[in-house]
This record gives sequence, C-alpha cells and structure tokens, in this order.
Amino acid sequence: MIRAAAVLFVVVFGFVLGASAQDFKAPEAKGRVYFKNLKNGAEVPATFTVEFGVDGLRVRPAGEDPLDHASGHHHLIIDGRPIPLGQTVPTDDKHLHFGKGETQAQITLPPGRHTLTLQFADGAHRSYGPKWAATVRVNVG
Ligand SMILES: [Cu+2]
Repeated sequence: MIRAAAVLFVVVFGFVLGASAQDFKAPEAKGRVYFKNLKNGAEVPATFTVEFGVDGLRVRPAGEDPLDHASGHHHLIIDGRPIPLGQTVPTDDKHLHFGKGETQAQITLPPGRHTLTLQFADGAHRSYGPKWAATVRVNVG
C-alpha cells in the first residue's frame, strides 16, 4: 500500500513537473475574455458578483490537463495588471484562482476606486497573457 502510494506520488508529481515552461504554448484560438456584468467605471456596492466570460476557449478545472491550451480557467486580479504570457499567476489575496472552473464569484472590496482584471490561464496556472485578459475600473460606494 505504501509502495503504491509512493508510485502514485511519483507519477502525479512527475506529471506536474513535466508540464514545465518548455511545454507552454499560447492558445491558437481567436477569442477574448470579458466581464459579463461590469462596464468600465461601474458603480458597485462593497460586496458584488462578478461574472466571467470567455469566447474561443473552454473553461476547464485546473490540473486536468495542463497541456490543453484550448482550455483554461479564470483568475481575478484586484488592483493589479495582466500576467505576462507563460508566467504563473501568483496565488494571494489580490490574485484569485477559479480552478474549479467557476464562471462567477462574489467579492468584497473596500470603498473607493479599484481595477479588476480577468486573466485566463492554463491548467498549470500559466498565463495566456494580456491578449486573454480584460480590465475594468469600478467605483465601490
Ligand atoms: Cu489558476
């Protein structure tokens, strides 16, 4: 049993390591990501729902196949910038991953002006770059 677990660990870990930089490819599809329910300059309450849209790529849970670059998952970046192509999206309170394939989220922001950036990335969280990002300014009342 222990041996089986060790073998499984090597296989899984090796697969994750195997999906390294040289395997990264930008999507060939044409399309875009966009905020479905927010326009630039939108006035929003402190807690609000953000709906994520993508055309041209499929939404797929993270980790299923990091080499499938016809799919990926959404990330929401608060008061930041798009992540350069191929770079891993950080995980912190300003970089939210929606690795279950979520297409919307409820977030809470402090009052004032903020930017929200939607960033699409592959199953290993490697960014598809500014071409697959969208940014809106919001004003939290
Ligand atoms: Cu991610």
